[in-house]
Amino acid sequence: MTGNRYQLGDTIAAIATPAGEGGVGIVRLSGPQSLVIARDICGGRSATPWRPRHAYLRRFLGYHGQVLDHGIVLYFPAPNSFTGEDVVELQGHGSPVVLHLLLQRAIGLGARLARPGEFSERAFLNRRMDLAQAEAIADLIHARSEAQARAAIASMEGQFSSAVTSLRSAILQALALAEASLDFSEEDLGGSHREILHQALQALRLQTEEILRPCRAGARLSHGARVVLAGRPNVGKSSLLNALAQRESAIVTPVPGTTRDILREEILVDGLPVELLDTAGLHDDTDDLVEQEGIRRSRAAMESAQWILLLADARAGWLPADQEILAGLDSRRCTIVWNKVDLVEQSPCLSSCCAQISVSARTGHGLEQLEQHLSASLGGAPQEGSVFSARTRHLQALQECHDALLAGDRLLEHSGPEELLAQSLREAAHALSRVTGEMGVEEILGEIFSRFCIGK
Ligand SMILES: Nc1nc2c(ncn2[C@@H]2O[C@H](COP(=O)(O)OP(=O)(O)OP(=O)(O)O)[C@@H](O)[C@H]2O)c(=O)[nH]1
Ligand SMILES: [Mg+2]
Repeated sequence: MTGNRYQLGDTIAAIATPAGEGGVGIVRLSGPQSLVIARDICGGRSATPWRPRHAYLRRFLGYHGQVLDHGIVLYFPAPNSFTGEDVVELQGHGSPVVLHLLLQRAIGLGARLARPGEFSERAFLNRRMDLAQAEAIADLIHARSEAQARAAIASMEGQFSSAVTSLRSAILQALALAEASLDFSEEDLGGSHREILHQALQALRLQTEEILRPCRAGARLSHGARVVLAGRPNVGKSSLLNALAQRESAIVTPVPGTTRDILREEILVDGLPVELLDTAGLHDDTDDLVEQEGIRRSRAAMESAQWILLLADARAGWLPADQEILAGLDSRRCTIVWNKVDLVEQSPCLSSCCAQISVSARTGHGLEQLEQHLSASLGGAPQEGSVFSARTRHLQALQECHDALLAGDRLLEHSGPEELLAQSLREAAHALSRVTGEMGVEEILGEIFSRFCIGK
């Protein structure tokens, strides 16, 4: 378990509802003084005791006994609360002014302002949840799509953690087996000992891959993908951005070279967040300094993209200038989009080339197919139930575990020393314990929880 980064003896307080006006606003207290402070706010400690998890309608009073608000008070005694400590929630009206007065009153009575994520951090330190589950709560709050929320819930409910924990205990079993061979000779153990270990390591690697897959899908869901609209001037890049974003974001005119700056729109493609970039039309013969800078930025954006939609004008057909742009691209992450098909009888098609799709940004023809194609190109929308909301640190730890298992297996193959095999297995297990926060996370806790919201 981690060393306590904070004084758990403190009582902390924060406004738990979002900033701004709302129907209800909540001030949350956690720590040993929560009950006393809340009872003082509600007019005295001598009144009838509150039953745990029962709602009471009370007046919330200020320092001079003046009424600040009235609302519901709820008491969750330790250890059966979110943080594992005594928790009290004061649920008043959602007025930012009143909520601040209430918070100040709690602080005047001895509470301390909670840091971002401190409630969740306490829940973790008090073993109410493991680190991956605490992180999943933050992911759920920040989810931008239903698919992201679903992935976060799966992790929050412990599916990810239990997959990691059972993999870790299987690794520890293999470690015990490997350590046994340190104490006994090959004859004592029987000749098949190495073969058994080899098979165990292979199974463990497969098990690691099975966890890595839904984690990668989850990471893709939360990081999204960057897709760039590129092409000659006037082919309809800005029109397509507007059509896909369903709003008039970019200026569209018949004048070539309209777009200079890069424009960004966040869209959801099949539940996958995509950052769509509209860029300046690419061509070589311009003396215009502004346009030159726009083109330089377009090229930089294309380099950083996971996918490029190279637009071409269906009426003009494939021009040498289009070919020149295509030649400078990685065709494995590019699709040719024939735009303006509303102006032609039949859309052109290049014989041997990367994927091609025909659309009309003006009429909307083909946009659905384009989105499906894009989703598939970016790895496809994750299947329901097969995604964990995973962070880079989780992926890194799982990859480290996988690498250590591979290294262990190589040692076995080359009859390397058993001590080194045991060491590889220990490294693999250690990498996994960082995921759930069992050990080795003290120095990163501050970094993890500081990204949470205040009051969570
Ligand atoms: N008929 C038709 N016209 C289109 C379509 N898409 C774009 N246009 C027209 O083509 C012209 C150029 O469109 P833009 O979207 O500004 O083209 P762009 O590629 O962003 O141009 P630059 O920013 O100059 O590089 C405008 O007059 C659009 O109305 C389409 O699908 N069909
Ligand atoms: Mg444009």
